[in-house]
Amino acid sequence: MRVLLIWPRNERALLSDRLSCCEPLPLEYLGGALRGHHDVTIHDLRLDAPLADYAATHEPPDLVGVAIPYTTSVRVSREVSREARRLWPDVPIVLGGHHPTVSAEWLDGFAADWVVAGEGGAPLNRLAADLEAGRTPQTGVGLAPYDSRTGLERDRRPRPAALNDLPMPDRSLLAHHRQDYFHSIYRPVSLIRFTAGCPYTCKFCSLWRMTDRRYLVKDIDRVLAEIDDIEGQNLYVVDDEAFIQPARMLELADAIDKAGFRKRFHMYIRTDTALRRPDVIARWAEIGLDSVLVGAESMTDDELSGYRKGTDADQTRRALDLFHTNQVKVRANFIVQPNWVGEDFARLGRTIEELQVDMPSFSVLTPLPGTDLYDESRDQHISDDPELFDCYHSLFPTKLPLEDFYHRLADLLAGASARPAPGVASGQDPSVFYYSDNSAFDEMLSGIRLAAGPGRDREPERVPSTG
Ligand code: B12
Ligand code: SF4
Repeated sequence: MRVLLIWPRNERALLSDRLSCCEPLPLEYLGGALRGHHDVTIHDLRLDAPLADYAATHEPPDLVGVAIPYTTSVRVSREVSREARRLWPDVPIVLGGHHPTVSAEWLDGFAADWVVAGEGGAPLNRLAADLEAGRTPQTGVGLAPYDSRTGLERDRRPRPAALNDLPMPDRSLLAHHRQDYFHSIYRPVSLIRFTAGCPYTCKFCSLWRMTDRRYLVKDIDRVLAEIDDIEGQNLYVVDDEAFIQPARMLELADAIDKAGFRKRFHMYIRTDTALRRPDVIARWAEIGLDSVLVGAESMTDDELSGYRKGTDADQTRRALDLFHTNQVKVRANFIVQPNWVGEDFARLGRTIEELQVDMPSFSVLTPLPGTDLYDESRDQHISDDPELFDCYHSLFPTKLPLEDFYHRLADLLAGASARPAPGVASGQDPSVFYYSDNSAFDEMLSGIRLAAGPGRDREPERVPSTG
């Protein structure tokens, strides 16, 4: 059957497609699972024509999949589902993605027949096979009818057992967009996953809960096969924490070296993981580790222990030195707390200077669905608008007047981006923050400053009736 998988575009996102636009790896995984059985098309609304234009020039699909990658995507994905139903009234629609995997909230009002939670390949394959054979689809782990979706995200979501069992992502489906995907200084970029899950338990993070703290790894041969499938040089490794198993990472580095791959890697790592095995960092720097993203989160031990981060400020300092000694660039994220006053913002500004963070980034402490923080604080949120779960808005009451808070956040970003950018030729005018060479970064800052203004004064979401 013809399966059309759609990735939404959020024109209101502060972190816009002009600042980062990555390939929809989740849909390539689904494509991999359906390969050989069904005819799959991925329609990326950030780059492709509006759905109505697609419908005017293509045969109707037999099954439509709509991704809800983030909580912030709920509104746009809902609109996509309704447009798909308008264009192809008789075609079944299935939803899936990170948001429905962790939360059943805000899923009303979609035009949909099925919902998938967790790794989507197997349930989608089953659904497509049943629909094609004219059978009533078997629901169960990972798949529910849209109208009985409650609990799917919690009780009936499959716990992934092994990453090797997942099929290879089908990257041929987006070969025509290969040059369009970028992230930060990596243009073009390809996404790849070596592991999933994390054994730590940070309070603001949903990723460890998704695998029940288990750390799932792909075999070295399988990783090599995936790298071999990618032509480009820049690889954004989307593991939750890539270096948890140092011996395996050394083995993988040797294997990558031996295979002759010459790539630039951007990877996520904790500061304590790096410090435990400086030899692993040095070896990865040799084979192409170009930059890391570390969750520094804070330079005060009180805040760090409140987040259950399990690292301390001194480790952050030492890890930055370790990376710099190895010529690895550091993107470090810091959490901005809603209860901050002017001095706290000023302190963070000074910290960035002092630490010489190459690419600082800032997230407002956000109770993302599926986290312990969310569960503990649900009744304290000042808004029920899913679009505000973007890490640039506060869902908690702020100590400063809201306008002041957002101005200071924007000032932090502006100050950080005015610093010289590593790895970028002088004469260009990139922002350190996301390396935008156009007005996109300035627009993001204006958006943040306006966040408290009249235009963005959000009412709780009103869900349209399915009609
Ligand atoms: C890479 C990444 C990004 C990239 C872009 C990704 C892209 N392709 O466009 C960038 C850096 C741009 C980004 C931005 C943001 N991100 Co981000 N990102 C990730 C990351 C690290 C990896 C995503 C990925 O590729 N995973 C690998 C795939 C294979 O996994 P998967 O999503 O689980 O897919 C499976 C299932 O979900 C299912 N499935 C998925 N889609 C569909 C669709 C259908 C129809 C079906 C049936 C099934 C299905 O099947 C898939 C295959 O098995 C995740 C963390 C994570 N571990 O997932 C965070 C994550 C998704 N991001 C997150 C957030 C918050 C954001 C931002 C909102 C905030 C921010 N400031 O960073 C922005 C939003 C940007 C925007 N414009 O809207 C959160 C989402 C939490 C939430 N509840 O919303 C995550 C989970 C990280 C976290 N901190 O918890 N992100
Ligand atoms: S924030 Fe990082 S270290 Fe903490 S639980 Fe999530 S993935 Fe693990």
